[in-house]
Formats: sequence, structure tokens, C-alpha cells
Amino acid sequence: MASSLSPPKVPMELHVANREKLLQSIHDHLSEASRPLQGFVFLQGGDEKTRYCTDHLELFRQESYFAYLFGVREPGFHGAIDVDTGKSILFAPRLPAEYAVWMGEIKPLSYFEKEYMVDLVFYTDEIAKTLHEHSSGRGRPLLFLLHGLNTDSNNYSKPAHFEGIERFETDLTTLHPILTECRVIKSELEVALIQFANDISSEAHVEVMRKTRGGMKEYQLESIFLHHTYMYGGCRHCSYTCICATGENSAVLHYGHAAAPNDRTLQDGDMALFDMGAEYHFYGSDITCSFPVNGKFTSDQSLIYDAVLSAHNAVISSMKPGVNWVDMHKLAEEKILESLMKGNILVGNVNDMMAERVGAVFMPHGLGHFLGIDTHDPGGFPKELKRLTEPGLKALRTTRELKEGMVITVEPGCYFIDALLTPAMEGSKTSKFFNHETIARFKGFGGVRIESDLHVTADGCKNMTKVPRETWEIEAVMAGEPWPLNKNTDRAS
Ligand SMILES: [Mn+2]
Repeated sequence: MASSLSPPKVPMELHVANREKLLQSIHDHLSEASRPLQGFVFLQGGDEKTRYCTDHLELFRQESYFAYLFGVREPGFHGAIDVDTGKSILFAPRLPAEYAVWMGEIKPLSYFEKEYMVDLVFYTDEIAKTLHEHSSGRGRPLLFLLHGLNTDSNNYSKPAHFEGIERFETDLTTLHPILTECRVIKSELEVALIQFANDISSEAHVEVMRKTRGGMKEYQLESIFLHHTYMYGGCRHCSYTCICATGENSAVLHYGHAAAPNDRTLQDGDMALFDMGAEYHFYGSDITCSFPVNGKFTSDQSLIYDAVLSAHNAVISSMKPGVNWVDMHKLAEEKILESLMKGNILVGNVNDMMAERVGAVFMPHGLGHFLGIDTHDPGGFPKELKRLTEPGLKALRTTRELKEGMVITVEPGCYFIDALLTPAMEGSKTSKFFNHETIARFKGFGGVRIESDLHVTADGCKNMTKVPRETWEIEAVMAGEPWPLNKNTDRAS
């Protein structure tokens, strides 16, 4: 199948607006602290890397905070925003004449000024001089540098460095929390890019579903996804490494890495769990579809799938500004536990199970995370919020209340992971909840995850992901029905 989509024009106004938003937030912060509205926000873009000791250049992807503010695709840049005047300045690397021989045209500074809609462009060897000349205050100019913790990776962003920085005052604490918070609430232009990444990725997921057959290799489905999103969406990058897990691999949460490279042969009767999302102009998508490899759900597969779908749908129906994400995680757990009770996998009382954290045995990961320029977009834990410590809840990437303009994934899952099931089934407080006989049937089942990307609106949320979700929709699409389904086959309408 070809595609109904084509890559949209990228509006650089998006980054102008991002800079204006940051400037306003910094002004508010400085005014509140009775500090002068002076100095420069100063960031260093990413640098190109070679493969180990070789001259093989790895494909460059811009650092995310720099991408947010400037949208610059090329490596080796620095960028400044004058806090006083709001003027934006880019610093481009001065390329050697040889560059034109091997890499192509050396673009003039005026090109970057126009392309990235900034006020001024200089070379990176002119940073100190330029900032001194444009500084409005007396004494050494102040630089607001980016330094702070990424609460998902536990890594720190590296503050900018350049020759002559010792002739400036530096502030390492103000910028990071403010800029991170700017990224949490998406503008309409940002949402449009995330929507395109969702549209092309949704279409690619459907294409993968249609082509899945027993006997294929997992990487062949990965390849179909990559081809579709690149061929028709111009998406050169994915938001993350594709997880193409089938059979018991679907219980390996981050399957697909170099040591587990999507290389299993699909068997008739397997469940597939495909977690794949394309990125378009830095903005990503994060989508998981689970379905039977042979296109027909068995009753056990429907039982687990519908348990997860009921959690997915219940959360989406409850989401709106003011709702706390921990409550949404618990709602998802409750729905899954209720379904597993109905399916005779668990016995007892859901509240008692919740108190013993039985939900985390089946869903050890968090319900979802912010999505934007990073798959795990930052801002989940502003400094007043702490991570929780209980099983399952401790894996949450945010415990915040929802706000209008957030984009967050909803990705409940139910997995049969021996490393979690065995101790829970043997534990003195939890053993009684498990129907040991029924559970034996699910050994090697793997797991199900259903993941959509949600945009929080003024009074609810909008699902940006458009893939078949009901079991009958999946079966129809895998049997060759068009997607979206025709009205007469769409039982929901
Ligand atoms: Mn995700």
C-alpha cells in the first residue's frame, strides 16, 4: 500500500514561539526574584560523533533542548537569547574550505539567519566578542546556562562551553527548570508535528499488521515500519529503537536492543507486541500494537488483550486537566486486575490486591510518560515532586496532575514475567490471589501492551493515535479490510 500522507512543511515559527515562551517565563521568574532582566540564555547544540576511532560519522541528531529553541538540524552550533531585548543569535561553525569538496556547499551565515528565523548569526569563534558587544549591563555579562537532571536517565545536561567563557558570569540553576517546564505544555504547532508523526506511524503499524505472517522474522516487520515512515513520511529517525517482540519475547519490556535484535521467527499462535514510533522534525510518536500473528485471537489472547484495552479506554475516558497521573495508573491496574479475576486467573478482592501491589506483578512499568522532542520528554518530576517507592508506582515517569496542552502516552500492559510471577505466587501475602492452575496455561504467553499518544485538552483529551484497537477491528484489518474500516463493517458506529 502507498500512503495518503506526505511530509508537511516544517514551520520555523514554531521555534520562534518556543523562544518567546521561554523569554516570558524567564522575565516572570527574574521579576519575581527582583533580579535585573539582563544576560543571555546560552546553549550549546550537539556535536557530530565518529564511530569509535574510525572516521565513520554517525548520523547526527540535534540535542533536544537546542532543537526546541532553535530547530537547527546541523551539528556544532551555539545559540543565545538576549534576556533584555529578546534578540536571538546563532553561532555557526566556521567550516574549512575542504568541506565544500567532501560534504557540499558551505552555506553563508545569511542562510542560517533566514532558515532558522533568528536575528543574528556569527561564527562560533566569535561568541565571546559578540556577547560582550551585545551586552546591555555593566560588568561581566551573565549567561544562563543549561544544567540539570534528566529524571528518566539520571544524567545531567552539559552546560555550554566556549573559548573565553571565563570572562562571563554564569548561572547554572535558573534556566533548566524553566526551560523544561516550557517543554511540558505543547503549542498548536508542536502538536501538529506530533500528530503527523502519529499519523504516519499509525499507518505504518497497520501496514505491519497486514503483512505479518508466521515464518517471518521480527526484523522484517521492523523493516516494513521503517520503510513506510521514511518512504512516505520523510522520517529519517525513530523516536526510539523498534521493539518487535513475538511469543514470549513480548514480556521483555525493552526487547529489540543489540543483544535481543528482533530476530526471532514468528510462529502461528504467537502474540506480537510491536512498539514503534517515527520522529518528524524532532517531534516523536510512541505507539504499541499487540495482535495475534495469525490474525485471529484465541480466547486466552482476547482475555489478556481486552483486559489491557479496558484499562487503556478507562484511563482515556477519565483524563482531563486536574486529574492526577498516579490515580490513572491505579485505575489501569484495577481494570486489569478485575479482568484477570473474571478470567479466573486471579481470585479474591481487587482492593486487597491493590494493597499488596499485585497490579505491578502484571504491569511493572508506569502507565505513560510525556512525549515531545524526546520519547520520554522531560518535566515529569519538577523539584517539589518525588518519585514513589512502591512496586509499579516507582516506575512512573511522572506523578503530576494533567494540564491542558500536555502530550502523554497511555500504555497499560499485562505480561507474564516469571521473575515477577514466581515470587508473587510463592509470597505469603500474595499467593492466595493467584489461581495457580490457570496461570500455568499462560507460561510462555509473553504479554500485551496497548500504547496511544494523548493530547490533554481543556475538558478531556484527544487520542492522536489512529490504529485498530478492538479485537474485531484488528481481525478485520488483518483479513484485508481497509483502515479506517468502512461504515458498514464498523460495528461501533
Ligand atoms: Mn512509551
